[in-house]
Amino acid sequence: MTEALIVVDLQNDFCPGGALPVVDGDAIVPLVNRLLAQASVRVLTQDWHPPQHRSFAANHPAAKPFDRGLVGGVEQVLWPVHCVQGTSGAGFHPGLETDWADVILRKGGNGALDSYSAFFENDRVTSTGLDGYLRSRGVEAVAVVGLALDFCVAATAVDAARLGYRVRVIEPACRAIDQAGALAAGWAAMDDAGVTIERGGVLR
Ligand code: VGL
Ligand code: ZN
Repeated sequence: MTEALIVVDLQNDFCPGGALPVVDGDAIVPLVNRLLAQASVRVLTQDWHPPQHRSFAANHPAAKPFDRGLVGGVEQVLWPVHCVQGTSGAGFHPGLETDWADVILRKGGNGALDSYSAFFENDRVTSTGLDGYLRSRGVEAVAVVGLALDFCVAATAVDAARLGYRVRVIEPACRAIDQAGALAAGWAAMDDAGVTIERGGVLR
């Protein structure tokens, strides 16, 4: 069975010092590089927002970062400005071996809607095209790693499972934002979708 490795949003803004830092987000880079070296199909995703993106609290009058709000009719967290197209914060962590990538998938480019999952925007309908790419390559299973475990990694894993892929999330190669119960919700959603979680001793 051909398995693809999907490395989610391992970008400067999600690492310490970035605009929406995930604690220890950079600590996964060496392990992710080892997983890339072993994978047969390799996808990197990049959160890639226009400056006017509606997921930014700054674009909602009176909202503060981490408040909840409506983005394209979907209730979600409103974020600090992050991963703006073309900025250094939107770049990959400098230690990530991006030369491995078969595909670099940019998501979140529609300013009116957010896109956590690598497969669908947050309306759950608009496709990114990744499913078609993976099917064309004969992929039947995916391993998902990266940032943030409770948002884009979980959404990607759940969608992959719904689309019929066998899915494993390699936990030591992920880190979470863990904001307002999001991590517990992410685990529950992944569990319901039939995602396997590898808590992997040897991988650490
Ligand atoms: C992400 C919040 C906002 C993620 C992206 O990559 O998990 N989280 N945009
Ligand atoms: Zn984002």
